[in-house]
Amino acid sequence: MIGRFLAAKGQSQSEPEKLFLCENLQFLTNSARIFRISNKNSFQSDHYSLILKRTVLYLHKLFLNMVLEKMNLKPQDFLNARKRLLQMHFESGVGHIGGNLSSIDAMLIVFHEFFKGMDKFVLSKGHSAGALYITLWSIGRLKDDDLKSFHSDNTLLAGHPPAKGIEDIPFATGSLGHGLSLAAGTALGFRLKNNDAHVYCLTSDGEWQEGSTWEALIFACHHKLDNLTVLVDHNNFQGFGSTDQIASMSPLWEKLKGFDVELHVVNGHDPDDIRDVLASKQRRFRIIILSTVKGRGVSFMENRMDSHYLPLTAERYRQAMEEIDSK
Ligand SMILES: Cc1ncc(C[n+]2csc(CCOP(=O)(O)OP(=O)(O)O)c2C)c(N)n1
Ligand SMILES: [Mg+2]
Repeated sequence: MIGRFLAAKGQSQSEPEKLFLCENLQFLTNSARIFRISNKNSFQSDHYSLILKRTVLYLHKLFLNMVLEKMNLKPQDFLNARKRLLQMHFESGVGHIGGNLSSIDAMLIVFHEFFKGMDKFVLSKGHSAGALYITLWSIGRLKDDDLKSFHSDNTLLAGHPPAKGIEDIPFATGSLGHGLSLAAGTALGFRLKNNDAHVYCLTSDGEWQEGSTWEALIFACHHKLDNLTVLVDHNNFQGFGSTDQIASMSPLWEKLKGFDVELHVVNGHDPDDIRDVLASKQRRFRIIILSTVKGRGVSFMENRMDSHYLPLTAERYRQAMEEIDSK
């Protein structure tokens, strides 16, 4: 049986897994030897049950790993999502691409790997609606035909998330600085109703220059909302320049650390960093600052102010797709 599992796993065992495996195989071999040399009457049943326990534990771990490996997004999934996002923006002739590319990795991980049941996701930086639509498309909630209507008249897929019509979008957002209040109120509501659903809220870094965001923070801390996770897309750019030039809050983590929050700073483009922190046990209201790059994934857009506004020309679109294909 172990042999079958190993064959199924092939070359994909990690070093700790190999060590675990060697240790257990050695243990089983030794146990078998002891079993052979001991006469039947003196065979110790606790030794036998230990073998059994270890084997079951090992198979359980192997099975879990296989399931998790299957569920976790692969590097190609992130590239495909970026390509679909660029295609949709190009076909609709619209901009706001930079902030979509900085936040899409975190959105994909939340929806594919953590979202469950009645959980809610509030996109406070509503101008990244495109990344949210692509994420919903990637989990099968939106169809290719839906994406074709992005930004057109009378569409549900407006430039900012709509108030109703898409089940996975709980609020209309886009007027910056309001999403955290909506998310905190929802989290408190869940608690009052004894509902164990979780609320995720994605803000931009520019929004942390707005008083309403800080009021929502005070509220969330006061109510100790341990069912609320805030992700901050810290790409260092806003509408008219770098966040440091416009109204510096640097370093943001230092301003936040005086509050009663569980604070993390992670690489917002490293899937393992994001999933590790999301998977860890949450005991308090949690804020995850994602260190990101505006325009991430397309070299001529990265860290460029114009990636906030400009749509792609046909030539730029071709270059961007080629670049992603070559990764
Ligand atoms: C209250 C409000 N003021 C102004 C705008 C116009 N606006 C859209 S995006 C943006 C700035 C984007 O910078 P940031 O908030 O940091 O978002 P990101 O860098 O993630 O794109 C502004 C000023 C808005 N949507 N809402
Ligand atoms: Mg920003």
